Amino acid sequence: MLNLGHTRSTNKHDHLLLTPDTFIRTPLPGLTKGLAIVHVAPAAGAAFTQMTIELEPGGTLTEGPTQRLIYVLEGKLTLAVEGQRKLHKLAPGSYAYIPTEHTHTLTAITPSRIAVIDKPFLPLETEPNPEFLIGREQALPAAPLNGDPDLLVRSLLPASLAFDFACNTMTYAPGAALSQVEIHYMEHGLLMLEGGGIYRLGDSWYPTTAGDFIWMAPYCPQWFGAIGKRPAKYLIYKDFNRHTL
Ligand code: UGY
Ligand code: MN
Repeated sequence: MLNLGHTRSTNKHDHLLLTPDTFIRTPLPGLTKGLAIVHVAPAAGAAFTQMTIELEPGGTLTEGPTQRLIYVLEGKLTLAVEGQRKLHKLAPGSYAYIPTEHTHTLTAITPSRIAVIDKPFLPLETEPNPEFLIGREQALPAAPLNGDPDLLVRSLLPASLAFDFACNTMTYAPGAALSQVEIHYMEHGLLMLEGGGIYRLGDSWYPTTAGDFIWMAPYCPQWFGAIGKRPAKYLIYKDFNRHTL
């Protein structure tokens, strides 16, 4: 009865907007003392799965069915990786790329939230498969998009054909906007991290704020303009570096 059934969430043929009031939490294999919010999955038409995992202190997450990218949204965690003696310490902005079947355990020290992207890997004969990688978003160089110093892109993964997807943060100064309506063959999973603005998806314009998730299907017309007195920032996935056939 809350809000008499009203929500900003919507499910259209070429896009999904999911706001926190409509999130559903579920258990998942490989997850202890925690729950998964599955934002998008092949069942919705996507070729990847994106989730937010919420962990209690002591909660753990181990490998999934495919290669995986994790990005810490909140909390302090450790990451133990097969073949490495060092235990990695993770905090907000920490991320890791984990190849398929790479044994590891992520353990929460404090209550934590992690963005998780799973995608079946498409190997390329000319490239070695990508290896485990760990980093901090705060330490990455920022590149102005199309020369706009008010729109900064940080790439979590190296610019290498070995990777079959890209995952970036995009930070918009107040009032900054994409310089064009984009229409492209790649799909997107987007988690709004900070601030907000207006997202054009298909033929609709949506107010969008931190905590929202958006899926854009291939060829979904898309545009964003930041509104408010603080920057807007999102984490964005796209399939990348592979032929379309
Ligand atoms: O990488 C991208 O395609 C990105 N510029 N799209 C977006 O922000 N909607
Ligand atoms: Mn795009």
